[in-house]
Amino acid sequence: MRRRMFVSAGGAAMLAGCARISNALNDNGTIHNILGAAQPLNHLIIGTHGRAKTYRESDIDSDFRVNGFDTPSDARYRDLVQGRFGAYRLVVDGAVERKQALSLAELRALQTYSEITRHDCVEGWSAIGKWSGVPLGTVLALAKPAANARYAIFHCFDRAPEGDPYYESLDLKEAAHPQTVLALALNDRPLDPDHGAPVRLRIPTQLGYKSAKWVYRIQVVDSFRAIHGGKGGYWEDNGYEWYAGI
Ligand SMILES: Nc1nc2c(c(=O)[nH]1)N[C@H]1C(S)=C(S)[C@@H](COP(=O)(O)O)O[C@H]1N2
Ligand SMILES: [Mo]
Repeated sequence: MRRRMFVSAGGAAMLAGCARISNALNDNGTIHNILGAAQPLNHLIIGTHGRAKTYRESDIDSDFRVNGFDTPSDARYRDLVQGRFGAYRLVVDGAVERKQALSLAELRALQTYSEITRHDCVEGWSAIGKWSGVPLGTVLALAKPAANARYAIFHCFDRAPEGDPYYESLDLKEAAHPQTVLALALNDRPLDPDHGAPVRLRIPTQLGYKSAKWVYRIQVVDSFRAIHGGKGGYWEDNGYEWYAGI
């Protein structure tokens, strides 16, 4: 509950401070058309037009904290680790014209992003690291989202202790932000299992829980109402905001 209040209070402050920007955005018909009427208001106000701040090598935290559910320990994930992820495929399916099943080698060949950014967890800790990987927009462009596509759902290998799978979602506009990436490496080393190997989402413009670890499937959809709890993510199903812009 305290965490939720923390997020909401931040939203209220933005609401007051950004009224002018909000009006400008509301006057912009194009943005209205892209976002549609179903988007929450704070999405219009904060937006993801801005870029997250980048840092210097000397700012990198030597110990990047591990957080969230336990690293998956089921046979499917353990076999992948033992095979050094040779059998891993990132599936991109759903409302796409060209379904994908990308190996780690194929993803590495698409790697163009590397930036030092700060990860901010809603629990009140941050860590600076150098993240490298493939812009999510590159992978989605390969799959060619269909005309009705609006969201990308990230399905993860891990589960909460009570059994619900971890998942997350972004709208396709946030997905195309140049700093929204499928990370393959942290601080110039391949991701270790605890940080989400072999592929995790990394989105420095939003709070940490959006950066889904252990992603095995990206499902493109027109609505996430029918997926798991219907709120667009494991934490969203448990009361957190869907839009977690910083
Ligand atoms: N699959 C999965 N992704 C996840 C989580 C999780 O429990 N499972 N925790 C989230 C939270 S709350 C944070 S702060 C970051 C932590 O990432 P790190 O362990 O690399 O620091 O992962 C996010 N992504
Ligand atoms: Mo977090």
